[in-house]
Amino acid sequence: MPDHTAALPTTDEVRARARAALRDVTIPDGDDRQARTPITGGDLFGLRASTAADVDQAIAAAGEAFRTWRTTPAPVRGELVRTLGDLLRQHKSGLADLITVEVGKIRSEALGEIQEMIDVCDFAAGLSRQLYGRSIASERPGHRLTETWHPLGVVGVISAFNFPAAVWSWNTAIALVCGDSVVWKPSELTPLISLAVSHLLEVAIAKTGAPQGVHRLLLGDRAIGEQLVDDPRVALVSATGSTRMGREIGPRVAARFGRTLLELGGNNAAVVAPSADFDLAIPGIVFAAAGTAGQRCTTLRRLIVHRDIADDLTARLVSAYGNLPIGDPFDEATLVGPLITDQAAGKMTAALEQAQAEGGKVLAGGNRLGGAYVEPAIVRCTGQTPVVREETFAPILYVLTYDSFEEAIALHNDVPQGLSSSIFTRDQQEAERFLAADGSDCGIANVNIGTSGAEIGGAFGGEKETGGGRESGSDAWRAYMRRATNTVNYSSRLTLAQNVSFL
Ligand code: UN1
Repeated sequence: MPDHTAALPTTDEVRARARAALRDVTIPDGDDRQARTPITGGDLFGLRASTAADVDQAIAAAGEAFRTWRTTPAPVRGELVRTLGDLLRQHKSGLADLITVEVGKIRSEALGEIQEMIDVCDFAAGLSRQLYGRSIASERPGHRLTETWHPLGVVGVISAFNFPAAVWSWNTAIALVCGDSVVWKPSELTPLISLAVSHLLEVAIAKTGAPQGVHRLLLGDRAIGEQLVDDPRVALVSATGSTRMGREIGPRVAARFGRTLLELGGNNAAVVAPSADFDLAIPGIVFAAAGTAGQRCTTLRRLIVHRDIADDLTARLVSAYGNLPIGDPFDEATLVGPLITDQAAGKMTAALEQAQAEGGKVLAGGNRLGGAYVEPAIVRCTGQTPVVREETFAPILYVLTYDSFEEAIALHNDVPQGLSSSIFTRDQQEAERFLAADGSDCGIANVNIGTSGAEIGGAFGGEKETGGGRESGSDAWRAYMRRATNTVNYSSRLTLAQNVSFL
């Protein structure tokens, strides 16, 4: 794999890029935390973290704003999100720079993340005129039965480092048109992009005259998230992160009868059938497994290949991996940037050691190149051993083989997580069986494309330990609203349902 890590920019150069992109943004100066870059591992700016009092005040302000926002007509609320989308279009390049600075995403993927935000703003603006309820046939004469959707309240958004801005926008754009206000706790690893997009939303709020408190940003660590989780004024906690985090948040919010929307770990697989078109499968697999340095929730981690084609397919994958340039994510030629931290690179090494101890053979990559840079790895496994059943947030592709289609589905579903899945096949029956009720058990199931890179128009999320939440498109908006069932009697008789007579 071409290793270009000898030609990295200096921390000063990365800082200068960040500073240029942050031109109009006020950075809360302080020394509580450091904004940092995985490109060099260096520190960029000192920051003041939010205090417990800041969190309390943010929730109070969001609650206050909600009182007027909830009765602002939804299409007027849509105007705020449309304005945010316009600003994102104008600032796309600088925002993408910040994502590259803080996450190490290559340029094309960083731009893609901003595009994903623009897309969800467009979607939400249209949605602001389509928050449809139902009209239901009443069993009683002279009665009208309907369903109405009302704003829910303050939404706490807890987001992860890997999509530091897009996942915020999925939640925030939809929550805002639904009439909610948002308090956001981003990953402590991505304060700069969080400040930049919050600033643009503040500009949009000022331009459209929306109440100030409809959005609040809090910077800091876990304690802030915990405060959001435990505060009864927060109606919905939408959290993206590890299954371990979700296991803590879920019961805590449930204990106070709050709502959660959880998007947790994935362990996504692709089945590759004997009829697969390798011209689709190879690039689809390489992007899904090695793209974003293996740090998407939707990253392809397991390849379930028919035994007859396994040697041929893995040989071609190994050769494709041989052409993946690794290095400076700002360099347009780079396809694999750094992992988020040195510790993440260490976890990858540990997982590869475990995989080998469990009988796996490393066919490609796996070397650490210094700092947070690693070579994406392909490991041929003897079965779905413990390490294969875990999500390691790094570019490791485990290859398993199958003989019968039933075996492929069984292997596919035999992991605790259930986010994304795909099948490469030209056999229509197999494709349909993969999508059927007894096929893939994931929230996302694709045919002839990889597991990652979903469009915003669909609902995003997954089953089992992935947490069950759905964000972004389709009718995911319903999670951000409360439903009221309304029965109106327009007759002059009181009729009871179920033929009950009384008085
Ligand atoms: C995530 O990794 O948390 O489907 C989100 C995808 C992107 C979103 C990933 N649209 O890969």
